[in-house]
Amino acid sequence: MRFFHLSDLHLGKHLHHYNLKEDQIHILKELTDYARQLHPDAIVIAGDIYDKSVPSAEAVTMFDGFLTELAAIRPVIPIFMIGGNHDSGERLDYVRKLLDSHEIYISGRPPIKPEEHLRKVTLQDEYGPVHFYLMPFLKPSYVRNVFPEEILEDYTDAVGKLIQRERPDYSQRNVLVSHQFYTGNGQTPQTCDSELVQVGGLDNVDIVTIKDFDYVALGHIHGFQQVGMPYIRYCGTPLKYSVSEADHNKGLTVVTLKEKGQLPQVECLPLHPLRDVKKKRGTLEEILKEGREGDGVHYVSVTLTDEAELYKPREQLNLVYPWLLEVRMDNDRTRRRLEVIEEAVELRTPLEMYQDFYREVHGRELSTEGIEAMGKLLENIKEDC
Ligand SMILES: [Mn+2]
Repeated sequence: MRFFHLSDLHLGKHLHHYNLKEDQIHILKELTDYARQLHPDAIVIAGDIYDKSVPSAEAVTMFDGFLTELAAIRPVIPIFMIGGNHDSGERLDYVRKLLDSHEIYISGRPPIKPEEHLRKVTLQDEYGPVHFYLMPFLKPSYVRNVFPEEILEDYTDAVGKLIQRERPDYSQRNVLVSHQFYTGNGQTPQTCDSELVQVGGLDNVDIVTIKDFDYVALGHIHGFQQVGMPYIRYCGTPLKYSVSEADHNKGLTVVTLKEKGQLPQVECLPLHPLRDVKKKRGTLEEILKEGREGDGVHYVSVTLTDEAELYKPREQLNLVYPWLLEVRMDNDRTRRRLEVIEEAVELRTPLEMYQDFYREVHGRELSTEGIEAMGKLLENIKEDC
């Protein structure tokens, strides 16, 4: 059996102040083309379909178009999708029962009552059944009432108990679809700026809870990578959603599941974005030249290294790079400014710092009277503390 593993489409997302609509439509079209061409046995979308829990009309239309195109492919390709932390589970579950008849299987929110269960859909191939378990994003508090008799210690406990009560038959092949921050086997995923991962790792789930599955299709982390085991994987976003992802290779993850006991084969097919996201560093002249030679079509974050004062650098860059994200300066002057700040933190008294500030703002030294008055004021403040 061969299936596509997608996640984190984040439809409706903006990159800085640019609406990514055209970029997203373009990449969804490439994904549909791959589906038509390769005809996988299933398509898995592991959460964060939308960027916001109340998606824009534009984002909903985009996803509608994507599903409609996929559903038109014959023979029908079953689609599995779960809610991520950016999605509203209830909204995603809209007309869910109706969509079952089109083999579009949605699980927007996790079980919240003892009688509710994780969604399980079984497909067949030449080696027998493959059970897909759909586990939407959850916090221990969401699923607390599923276990009226027990206390859920943390995320690992909540995920572990939810899976255990489904009693998966591990003598057969099982695929888990999940959207959490998994760690384990000494591995913590490489994160970037466009995820909402809790600082301190309080939301992490140990992979010990999911290691008996034959493949785990994960969403949440935006870079393509495995966690602890080669069959536990994040597929990453189809597009670069922050400057910190400029060096990522984005692609389509295609998984081939063979007989029970054999490691699945994982391929990453290239995706071709409408515009790339690039980091550039150099003098204004160099960067303008690269823009004219072809890089002007991309989203760029620019760091200028010119020592001389530049005439309206942002405006000049914008003429060549219409999709300019940000401009920074890194030269002797900006570095010296940083050194002054660092020194000030260690060595300077509040009065000396005020004198520096005064000099910076007024371009002259603070008078003796000024020093005296400020000194008194600072003394008073100190006593009040
Ligand atoms: Mn995400």
